[in-house]
Amino acid sequence: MPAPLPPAAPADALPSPIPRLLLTGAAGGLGRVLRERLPAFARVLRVSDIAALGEARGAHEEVMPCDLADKQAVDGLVAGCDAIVHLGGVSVERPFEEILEANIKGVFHIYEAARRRGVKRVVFASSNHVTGFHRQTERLDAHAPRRPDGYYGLSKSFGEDMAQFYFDRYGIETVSIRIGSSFPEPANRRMMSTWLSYDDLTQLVQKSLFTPGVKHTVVYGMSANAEVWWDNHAAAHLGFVPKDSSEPFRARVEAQPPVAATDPNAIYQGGAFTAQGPFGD
Ligand code: NAI
Ligand code: 15L
Repeated sequence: MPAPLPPAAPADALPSPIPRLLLTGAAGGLGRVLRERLPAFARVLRVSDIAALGEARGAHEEVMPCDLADKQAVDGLVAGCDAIVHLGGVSVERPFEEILEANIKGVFHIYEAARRRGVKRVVFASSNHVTGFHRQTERLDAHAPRRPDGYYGLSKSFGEDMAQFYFDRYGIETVSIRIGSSFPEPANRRMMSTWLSYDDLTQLVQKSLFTPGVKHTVVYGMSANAEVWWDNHAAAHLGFVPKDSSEPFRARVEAQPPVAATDPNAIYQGGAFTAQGPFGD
């Protein structure tokens, strides 16, 4: 039985709701959070995953299971939708072949379906692992060189390029959110910098859906933490003002055993992801 979800903070005032909004990855950790919260932003929420989603939660929700690696199925999934929050895919470092199906083919299928079906706005769950091989002593903005820390980070980097291409070629707008660590609480010292609360995630998704003229915007998804590695000035037009901070959790986190200076968790922004693999040797 998954842990109960925390209650949401009141949302900012809304423009007109989106007629039909698609949420992929709705059975996952963040998908379960946004499944609860996105109904505030849409008349109909269509939820999808390859994993079980249960029954539709009332007349304003549609449940459509789908494998993102299946191009035709994704085309049907996107038909009739007006915007997409794309969370679905492999969310950790895995062998390339798994990442290829769910993340690389998956994001292509989402954009190709968006083009064919006339969807003009995508919110893409990118990741801090696009820039994970930068050191924790560096300060990055959206224009910093990418240094993906594995196949997973590479797939998110590819997704961002896909978003840029579909804007340049077809005018489909995307906000790529390089999510830091979005969990109920920061679980370790690294997450004191990377943590994104669920309420701040919700606000960022809301701004990403409703801000006009975003073109392809890249924004780091982090709360107002005291010690951060990322600068969101290039995404200031979103008006994202995080309200939470990892600071109240500091004592609990710092009570954990210290991390060795040679541990990737103490060196690289991507932490342990930088040391995973090779696979299958
Ligand atoms: P998660 O692993 O809990 O959820 C991902 C969902 O995608 C799962 O429900 C899974 O069944 C689904 N999925 C996987 N392969 C699929 C396929 N072939 N077809 C359809 N659905 C498929 O991950 P989480 O934490 O909820 O993250 C959501 C998104 O945000 C992911 O794209 C992840 O990469 C990204 N992200 C999350 C961060 C976090 O801190 N939670 C940090 C950075 C990025
Ligand atoms: C991610 O991209 C993962 O999806 C998530 O599970 C966390 O590992 C997060 O990054 C992180 O860097 O903490």
